[in-house]
Amino acid sequence: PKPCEVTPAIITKSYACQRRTPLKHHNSFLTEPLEILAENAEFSENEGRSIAFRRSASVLKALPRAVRAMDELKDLPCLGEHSLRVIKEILEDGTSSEVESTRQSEQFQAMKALTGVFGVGVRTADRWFREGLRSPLDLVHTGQKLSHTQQAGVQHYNDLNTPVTKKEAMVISDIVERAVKAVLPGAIIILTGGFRRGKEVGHDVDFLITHPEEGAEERLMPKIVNWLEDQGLLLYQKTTRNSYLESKDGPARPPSNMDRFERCFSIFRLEQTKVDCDEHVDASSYNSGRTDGTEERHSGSSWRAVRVDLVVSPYSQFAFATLGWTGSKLFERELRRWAGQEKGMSLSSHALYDSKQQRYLQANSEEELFAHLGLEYIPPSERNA
Ligand code: DCP
Ligand code: MG
Repeated sequence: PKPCEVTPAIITKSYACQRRTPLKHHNSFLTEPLEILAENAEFSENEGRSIAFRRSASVLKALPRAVRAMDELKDLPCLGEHSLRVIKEILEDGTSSEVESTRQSEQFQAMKALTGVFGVGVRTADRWFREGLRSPLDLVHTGQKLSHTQQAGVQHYNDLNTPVTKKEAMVISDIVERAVKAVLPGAIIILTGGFRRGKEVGHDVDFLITHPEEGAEERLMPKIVNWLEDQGLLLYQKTTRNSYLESKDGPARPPSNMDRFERCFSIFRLEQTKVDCDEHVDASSYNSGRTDGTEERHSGSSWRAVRVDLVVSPYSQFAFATLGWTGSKLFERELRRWAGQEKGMSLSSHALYDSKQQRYLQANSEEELFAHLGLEYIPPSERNA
């Protein structure tokens, strides 16, 4: 008979893409503090440190029960000295002094507020912080020069920092479906990102669009955008063309994590029906709670701004794009690291290149992609690394 398995399988699985990470887990009391430190490291552009904290948190999310003592952690991968110190403090005292002082720090709070503006990255936020700016309202008052994106970000700051509910995502799905079907019958539209992983709320709604006839999807985005604009549904949009074929880096090597699909970053004007407003317990609080004057809106307004990302992929790349756009961000990063370090392959949202065989591997489904990568298939709901 098989010996009783005393060691959880997780011990040998140091890549997040080898593990099943559910959305709801037992260790938020540890993972949330670790993710504060990860975020803070991102604010100081210390990527290595940020990833180390995110990997630690991710391992704890995959555990079958709450951690109660340090010795339960001794065989787990990815837990560095610093993370272990933080965990120990929380297990002993209930909180970590480092995490709490980070949370309270002026820099952390200002960086959070400033990077919370759509179109503002860490670099810009940090420059503003060093110039003494602390909030979106400071940007308005000091007359900062803002890009069009950032102007929209400031204008809709409160709405865009109010989590999008699944129900709102479904209403937007219906709209996107109608738009796409109107301009390209037979197109396929899927919800990706956090909502595909089963999240109840998100910071935006992500869609991937394709058509079974290769080439039919070319230049589709401007048509979708025009349709939406004609209906008065867009508050902002910026479309970038597909630059995949123009890329000199080679298909599987985009210059950054960004892919090269035809893509539209947008802000939808989402009507809130009477029924929706009544059900939204906090709808009135986020409308009347606006004390910063960043958003122009008369009381009793019946709409809100929601960030929506649209991506168009050729059918031949749809499986790659689906895998690449479902996330989580850490899961994606770990997939690419696994492919490179363990398999000698290069994975992107467009393609998978096998360096040993010196050829691209085709795939028609996510299942085939996991198989190419020598990984057990992990469904979207368990990619919440
Ligand atoms: N993505 C990625 N790397 C990035 C940005 C995005 O791998 N730098 C992929 C994985 C994400 C998906 O795109 O899951 C969508 O990006 P989002 O920022 O919208 O992230 P989520 O949808 O996962 O979460 P949220 O609820 O914050 O929208
Ligand atoms: Mg998203």
